[in-house]
Parts: sequence; C-alpha cells; structure tokens
Amino acid sequence: DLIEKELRAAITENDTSKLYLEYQPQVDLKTNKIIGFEALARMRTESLGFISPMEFIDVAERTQLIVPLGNFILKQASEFIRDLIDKGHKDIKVAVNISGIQLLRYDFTDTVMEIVKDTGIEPSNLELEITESVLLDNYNIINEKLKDLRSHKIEIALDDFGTGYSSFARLLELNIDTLKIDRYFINKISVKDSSEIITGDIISMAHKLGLKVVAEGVEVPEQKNYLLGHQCDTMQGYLFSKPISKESALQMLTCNG
Ligand code: G
Ligand code: G
Ligand code: MN
Ligand code: NA
Repeated sequence: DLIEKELRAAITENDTSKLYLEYQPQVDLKTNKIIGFEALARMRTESLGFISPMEFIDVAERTQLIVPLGNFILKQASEFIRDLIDKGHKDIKVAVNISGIQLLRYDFTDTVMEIVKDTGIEPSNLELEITESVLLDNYNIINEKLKDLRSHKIEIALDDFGTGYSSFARLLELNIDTLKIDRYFINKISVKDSSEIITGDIISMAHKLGLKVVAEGVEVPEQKNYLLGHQCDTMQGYLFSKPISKESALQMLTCNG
C-alpha cells in the first residue's frame, strides 16, 4: 500500500512537510472571539499529492501506524500551543482528534502528559476529541480513560454528536466537558424541518448536564443566528474560517484579539 509506505516514512523522519496540521478556529458565539482551534491532520507527498485524512487515518488505523502518527500529531499540536502561549495567548485551547486505538493503549494518558510536560504547556490548553463510535465497543474502559485524562485537567469533547448511538442516560455518566453537535444538524437549520427543533433541544439538554456546546459546520449567518438564539456557546465552520496553516492561525488570533 503506497499510502502506508509514505505514512511510515513521514512518521519515521518526523517530516512535517508531508504530515502536518491545519487549525480551524472555534469562536465564541456572543463575542465573536476565537477561543480555540481544532487541529486537523494533513498529508501531502511528492508522489501522491494531497491525501484526505479520511483515507490516511483509515490506513493508519488498519496498520497500527495510528499510534506513532497520533503521537506525532499530538506533539505538533502541543508545539503550536507553546507558540500561542509565547505570543501571549495562554488561554487558547487546541482540540486534537483521537482514534479509539490510541485511547485504548495502556500508556495513552502517560504519553499525553509527557508531551504536555516536554512542550511546557498546560494540560488545560489541550482538548481531546473522541467520536461517539469509539464508545460503541469498550465503553466502560474508554469512560475510565476519559476520567483519568480529566483528572489531569485535559478536557474531552464528544465529536460528531447525534450521528452515533449515545443515549441521554449515557451522556449523564460520560466523562466529557464538551458536546460537538454534528454538522448534519447544523445543516438542517436552514431547511427548517424537525431537525432544526432538535438542535435547540440538544443545546439545552447539554447545558443541563453541565456541558459546553460547539456547533460544527456553521456555514451561513442564518445558522449562526439560530445558534445564538438557542444559547449555543461556540461555533466552528466555513462561515468564520476553514482550517488554516499555523502561521495564518496565529495571525488571525492577533487580528481577532
Ligand atoms: O479535515 P477533514 O474534514 O477533511 O477531516 C476528515 C476527517 O478526518 C474528520 O472526521 C476528522 O475528525 C478526521 N481527522 C482529521 N485529523 C485527524 C487526526 O489528527 N486524528 C484522527 N484520528 N482523525 C482526524
Ligand atoms: O469529524 P470532524 O468533526 O473531526 O471533521 C471536521 C471536518 O469538517 C474537517 O475535515 C473540516 O474540514 C470539515 N469542516 C469544517 N467546517 C466545515 C463547514 O463549515 N462545512 C463543511 N461542509 N465541512 C466543514
Ligand atoms: Mn473533530
Ligand atoms: Na465532527
């Protein structure tokens, strides 16, 4: 497999020209200020060009390369946070997507905490995103892992919420800080069908459970206005910005300050 070969080489060589992160701003709906970024992995090689993360993350998960790749990604995100802190943005959070295979590793928390320590950032600068599908198998083990990470002040966001199988009962006992509403629901806001009503209910339910709420895939002002009206905390999407380079992210933060 060509992707596997290129992935392995880029990881071994710590090649950030082939494997790097883009950052998509997360914005406080009320103030329009950037409060964080989601880190999104990118791969580009001479022979293959751009490869979508769906594709290379899938290859990495099938070949166990996801563990060293995940660590490489966590290191790059933490170094970006270090840059942010050095430039005076010490309260910005950076969210990193974590695969279930990474989380299930016995030494995952230790690895994360080591990277935090080595880069000299605060654990509270880092947020880990897990998808609902990760909870399907090994629910109890995963929930204990999340509890452990949170005891170290690392925040946890549940990604793509609403598309998986989390029951309300499960949300009650799940060790998370933030709910990210899947863009499927945000898309429906402009369509004005029953999903629009549900989105408001998801927000108020999440707040009753003490969770922060991020809306994903916000593309048009109509969606933003709906979310503001329903007390959603944070938005992420093309309306504000697509994922951008770390240099552009720093610059955007300076202008947004
Ligand atoms: O950036 P884009 O929308 O194309 O990302 C596509 C998918 O790849 C998303 O579901 C996203 O969560 C996933 N993804 C992006 N970066 C990472 C990463 O660093 N780790 C993992 N596990 N998934 C990622
Ligand atoms: O699954 P996850 O939420 O991690 O994936 C995030 C993906 O969503 C990224 O690939 C990112 O490029 C994409 N994305 C971010 N904002 C928007 C948006 O406003 N509209 C659409 N269609 N995709 C978006
Ligand atoms: Mn995500
Ligand atoms: Na998502």
